[in-house]
Amino acid sequence: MITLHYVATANGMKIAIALEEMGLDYEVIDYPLFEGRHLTAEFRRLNPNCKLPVIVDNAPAGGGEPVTVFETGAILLYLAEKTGRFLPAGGSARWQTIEWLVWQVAGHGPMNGQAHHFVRYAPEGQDYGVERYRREVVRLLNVLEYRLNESAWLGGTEYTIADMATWHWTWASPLLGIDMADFPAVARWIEAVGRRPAVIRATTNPATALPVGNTQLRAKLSVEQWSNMFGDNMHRAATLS
Ligand SMILES: N[C@@H](CCC(=O)N[C@@H](CS)C(=O)NCC(=O)O)C(=O)O
Repeated sequence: MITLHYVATANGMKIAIALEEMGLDYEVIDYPLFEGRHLTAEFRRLNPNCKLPVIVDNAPAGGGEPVTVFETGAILLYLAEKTGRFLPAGGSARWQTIEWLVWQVAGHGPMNGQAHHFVRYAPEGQDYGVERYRREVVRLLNVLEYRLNESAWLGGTEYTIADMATWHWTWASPLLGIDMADFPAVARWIEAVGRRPAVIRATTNPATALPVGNTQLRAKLSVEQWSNMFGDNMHRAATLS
């Protein structure tokens, strides 16, 4: 049994999808996005960075103590290694998968995160931030469009953990006011991933589905919620011991 410390966001969804795809047994501990329940010394012992998701594998391969893993890229690699699935065993397909996984976690995810911050959460009138990050997301969609015109899946001929990592953030692009008609190959891929039974299970299971409030175009946060997400409460958590 794997314990999934979860928040229903694009990063959380990567892992919900992977656990479903891999047929692993898991329980979900939910940390609602705005409530700050993870901003504690106890949670910091699972992830010093105080971010979600985190997994605890209570039955690691080969036995031994439970294994805790944070950072979605590391979690996806861990689960792929544990099950021997969705990461080609060798050759160029393996490295293409790792390349696109790293592209997602190091660039695509953080840039989308900033774009969502400026477009949906920051006080209005931050034109420079909105423009800079939305343009960067459009640039990254052009990169995906190029890749998906030459290859069925990000890692090559097979659906892999790289697709799982990239799918939900990309699905959310219209929330930034981006028209997906400009990216037909990406739109086809979004639909193809979205039709997979495991993805349908992850996105509709009440334990892992996105609450409606997380997909509104402009989020209205209370002072406490703002502090949990972007302000003093969030920063204080990085000093807890
Ligand atoms: N690079 C991290 C990003 C994790 C991350 O930023 N998680 C967000 C949810 S999408 C979070 O924990 N937000 C709550 C907070 O920042 O306090 C990963 O890939 O795991």
